[in-house]
Amino acid sequence: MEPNSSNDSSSNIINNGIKNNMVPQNQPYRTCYHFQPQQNWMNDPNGPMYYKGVYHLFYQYNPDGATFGEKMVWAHSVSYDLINWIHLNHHALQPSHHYDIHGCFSGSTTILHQHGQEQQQPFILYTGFDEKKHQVQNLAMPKNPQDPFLREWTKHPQNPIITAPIGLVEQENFRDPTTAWKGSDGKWRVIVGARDGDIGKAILYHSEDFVNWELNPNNNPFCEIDGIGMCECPDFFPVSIDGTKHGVHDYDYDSSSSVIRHVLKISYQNKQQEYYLIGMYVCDDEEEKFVAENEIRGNSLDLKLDHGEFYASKSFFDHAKKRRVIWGWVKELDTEQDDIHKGWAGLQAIPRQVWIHENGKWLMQWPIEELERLRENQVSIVGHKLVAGSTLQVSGITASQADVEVVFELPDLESAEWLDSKEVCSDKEYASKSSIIGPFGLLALASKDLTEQTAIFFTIYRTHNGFSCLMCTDLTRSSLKQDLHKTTYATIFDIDPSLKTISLRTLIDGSIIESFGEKGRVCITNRVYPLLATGKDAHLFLFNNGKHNVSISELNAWSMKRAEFLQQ
Ligand code: DQQ
Repeated sequence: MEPNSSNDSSSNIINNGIKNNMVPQNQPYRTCYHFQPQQNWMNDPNGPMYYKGVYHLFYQYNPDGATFGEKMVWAHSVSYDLINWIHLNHHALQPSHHYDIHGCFSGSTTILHQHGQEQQQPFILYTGFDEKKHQVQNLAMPKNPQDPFLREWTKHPQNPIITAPIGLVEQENFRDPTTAWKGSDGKWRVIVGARDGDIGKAILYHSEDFVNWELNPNNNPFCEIDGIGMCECPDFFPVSIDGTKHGVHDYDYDSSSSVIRHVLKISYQNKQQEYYLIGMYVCDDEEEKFVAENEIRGNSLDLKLDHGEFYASKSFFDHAKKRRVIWGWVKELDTEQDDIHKGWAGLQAIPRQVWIHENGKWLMQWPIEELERLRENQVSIVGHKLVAGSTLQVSGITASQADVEVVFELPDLESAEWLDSKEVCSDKEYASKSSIIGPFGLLALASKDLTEQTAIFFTIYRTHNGFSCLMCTDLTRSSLKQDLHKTTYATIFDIDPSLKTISLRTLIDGSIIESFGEKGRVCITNRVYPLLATGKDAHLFLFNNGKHNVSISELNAWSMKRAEFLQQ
């Protein structure tokens, strides 16, 4: 079987006698190509990895309903291409022992090379919510490492293998171990997220054998940030500023290389967003520390993976394609009652390739290339002038299930309006507010008469430093339905004064809109629940509410085929 061919793999699966489970068809908010289980609640992605030709995704799941549960499990799905999935009926981990009886919380996988590199063996490190409602770290191994689907997992007899260091962190807030990596001394390292009052901490452990872990007071906390609350789901990984998009293996890299940097990603609990630090990881005979080049201050200069709803992300090194791929949970923005009625809650964003910009200052993200296999019915617009105050419908695609790439040609930046930062940050009606260059962009999941619309757009401003671009997703008119979280998500980034074009890619799928601005420099992911603009009644428009005309250099849009979700 060709591992990366979706069609081959799925027909093979059917031939092997696996039934295609019925996905409810009449729910407009269910997605067609985003990962979601058949039913019930899902949150964080856990332990993604590539093993024996198969991609694995574990995830936080409540088998008992569409709300967060008392006994969270690690559900498990497998794929040959990260797009078409088989949901395994057997949960990888479920509460069973005193050390995880109140829930198997988030964690990671690490693939160990055993017996001189020949055999590989994946291990899960996960958090157990124990009988005293303390959080401890546990280890699990596959029952049969030869099974590429790794269906069954065994918990280690020594669990819990790590308990909270008293005096340093709160015992009930000590969770979410990272993928482990090896230091120059050959010992394993892992980071566990923690909290002490309002201080978020990342705690570092060492181990010779992956079972017995030690805390070294000289390098702990590995990182601490005041004011963030619990540091959930830390992720620590190397990147290369060599100007390529190649990923770097978690532990197979040269730490002394001048092109290697490390990223420490933190799920900032108080803000429910993904913040990250870029810096140098020093690990030699004398010391071990992470020296970050930026800070997390809770202001607009902070680096975030996504400025919308995208949380508890987890990356892995995909050695089949030599890239780093990141997953993130996208929660619902409707009410709990709505979720119970739908019978499900939670999506995973499309897996993204992540790399560092060659300037070393921020991460870039882009939907994995495999997604493009679902594209069909391409429509294009080339060289069209979007006159000030106009809209233009993009016809010929299924607008509720689409992939849109557009490049806008900018007018002379010198004419841009001066940025009044206070006004921009407090104004909820950005899309209808006219500036000079912008707002211009897309109206997605729009009704024919535009009563419902979600605007994704740019506005260009002059600032004291040069020029900035405001990118927003405005949900305020996204639905006629009441009781929804409908706000505007925004971010501002500096742009080069010589910039002539700006690009936007937007993935639309029922109730999710994921946007990638300026080739993946900025991401905004949201959930919307239109009443009118669903299925065939959803439309897509381009708009320009600015005073200057803007040209569409090129637009390509596609309907997206449904991905396959099988049950086994
Ligand atoms: N979700 C998990 C925790 C983690 C949180 C529980 C983040 O382990 O800190 O489902 O969303």
